[in-house]
Amino acid sequence: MSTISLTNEQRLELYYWMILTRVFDENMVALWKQGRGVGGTFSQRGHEAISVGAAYALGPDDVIAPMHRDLGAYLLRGITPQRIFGNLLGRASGVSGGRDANLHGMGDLNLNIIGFISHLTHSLPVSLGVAMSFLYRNEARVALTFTGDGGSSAGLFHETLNMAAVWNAPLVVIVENNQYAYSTPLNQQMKSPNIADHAAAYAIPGVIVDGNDVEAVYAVTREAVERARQGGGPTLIEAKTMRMLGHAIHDGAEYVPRELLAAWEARDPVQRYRTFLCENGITDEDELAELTQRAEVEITDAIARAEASPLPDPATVLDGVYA
Ligand SMILES: Cc1ncc(C[n+]2csc(CCOP(=O)(O)OP(=O)(O)O)c2C)c(N)n1
Ligand SMILES: [Mg+2]
Repeated sequence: MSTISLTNEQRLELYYWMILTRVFDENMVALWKQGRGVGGTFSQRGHEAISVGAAYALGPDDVIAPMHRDLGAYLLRGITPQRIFGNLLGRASGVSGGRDANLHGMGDLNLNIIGFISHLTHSLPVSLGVAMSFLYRNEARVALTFTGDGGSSAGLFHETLNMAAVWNAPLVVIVENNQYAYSTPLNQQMKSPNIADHAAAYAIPGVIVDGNDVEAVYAVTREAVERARQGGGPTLIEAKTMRMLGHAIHDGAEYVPRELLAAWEARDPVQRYRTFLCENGITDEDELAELTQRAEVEITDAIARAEASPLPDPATVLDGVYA
């Protein structure tokens, strides 16, 4: 664990966002298996420390563009579980009004969230545009976005980082290196084992962080955000983790070696933080059990309310269609 100073209250907040994300995820997977889900379901298991730790490092005026495994960031930034379940269940009350039954497209500009653009890496140039608008307006704000290890091999990743570096944009890019892009392991799509090394080509800082350590993710993101805010330009952060289930729920991921999963299971980000908090006397198992119980009640209630809410009115089908 890192040595940045967080109060014990903040640490319990971080834990709550992670356990809320985990409980949400487990219930989302269960719903899909029961045939109650509608669209695609991308498990977040293993990614909780990245989405929560990074989002926690931003100020309310900063803009975030999460990807499909950043549920924790959506929750932490204020999209309620009920609105997200409404989205997953195709309800009018969902973030996209029932149009995208997925964890995609869940933007809310009132909360400074740009929804995930499902074409991989397109959130990067959009976030760069946001960052440049801050520069032009002389606003001390930062844009933060995420992509995957697979996404980092796409052209837009390089084009965005190159321009962000030249323009000294207040942009933070986090690559969630979960070892696989669908069924393709990292070593079959790039020779370098460290994606952060790409940063050298753009002459910007490249940082590797343990993506299963929420305080470490918070610390490196916080540093990058403050550098960007003070005119220090972009940072590339590579958070190393493991995708613990298939690409989406229909994928059994039989191609992932069991021993690899077992090794990462022993470093589970939620369990690890739980142990850290108890061993350092920050809290005890009773309080953590209470927080878990609170998360379970919040999620169960959100699902019930979302399922009871209406589907979109067919008459609204053309709303938001511009061409
Ligand atoms: C331009 C484009 N090509 C292909 C896809 C289909 N697709 C969605 S996610 C994915 C793999 C992404 O892997 P990675 O970037 O490592 O993220 P992860 O899912 O592992 O978190 C692919 C091929 C897409 N959404 N967009
Ligand atoms: Mg990946």
